[in-house]
Amino acid sequence: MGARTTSRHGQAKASKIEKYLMKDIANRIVTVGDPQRARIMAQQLDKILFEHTSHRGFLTITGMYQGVPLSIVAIGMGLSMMDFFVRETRMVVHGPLAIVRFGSCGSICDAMPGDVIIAESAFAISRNYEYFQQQQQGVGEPYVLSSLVKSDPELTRLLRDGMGMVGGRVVGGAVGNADSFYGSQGRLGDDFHDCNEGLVKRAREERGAVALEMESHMLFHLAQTSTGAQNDRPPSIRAACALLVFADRSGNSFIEPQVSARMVVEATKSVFDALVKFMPIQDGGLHPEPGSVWEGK
Ligand code: R1P
Ligand code: URA
Repeated sequence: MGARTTSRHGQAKASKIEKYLMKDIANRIVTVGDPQRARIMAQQLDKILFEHTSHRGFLTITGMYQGVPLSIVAIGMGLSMMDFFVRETRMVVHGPLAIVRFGSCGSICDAMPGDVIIAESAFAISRNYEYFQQQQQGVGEPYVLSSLVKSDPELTRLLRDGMGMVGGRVVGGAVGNADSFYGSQGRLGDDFHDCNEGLVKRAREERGAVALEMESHMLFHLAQTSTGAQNDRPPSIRAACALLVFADRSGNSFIEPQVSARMVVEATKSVFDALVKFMPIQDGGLHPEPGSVWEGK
């Protein structure tokens, strides 16, 4: 699994990187929701150099994969956790950042449990609190759909190519990033006035949505708005997202636990390889691609 650094030259470089990584997370990052998923993925690193669980529940595992530093960060659920993760990572890591979210979703297209969705773009689905205050007057819509933000095309292409090897269908499209697992994903129930009966249909018709989950738009939005080395430079963060279909929202079928466990194992190499191909190692991996067109901070 991947090349370990065995030459004297390689050893020297690795120890410099290792020293560096004891303080920081890497420039190539896989982010997941579930810490268990992070630990399964970490088994395919060639070497683990650093692990930290914060009291807020973030798990960071940093190691080497094919001689390249790579981090896996489990963030829990929801867009505010994605916001913490991206902003605080940007604060402490020098240089460009390549981030792949590897998560799960509910399919609202013909992709079935065990298939893979590639988020070519994402949009936010936000509960419109004013609507619920003013319900008697019926002001506005109960949910606001943002416009679409695209993923990084090159990183997405590499991710999609790799996912083709995993088994299951690979479906690309727009992903709805809801601010709740329940109301704003169109789940129906009697306990609250959610006014969400037509929401899934709306997401499909107005945004071409193929899946719903809870973090992708925030990741793409922060990548899009990240500043470069100078303000006139390209964004310093580039991001993509692959999602395992855990639920088919139309037929109400769910993935079997053993299938999801197997798919995580099989997809890990594709996710890691996409990051390594996208940002090949240069300068010992401490400052990837210095002086290249894509210059980070
Ligand atoms: C909901 O069960 C969680 O699963 C999805 C959603 O986005 C949400 O975080 O992603 P993860 O499997 O990455 O957590
Ligand atoms: N994650 C979500 O946010 N929704 C689903 O339906 C499945 C996974």
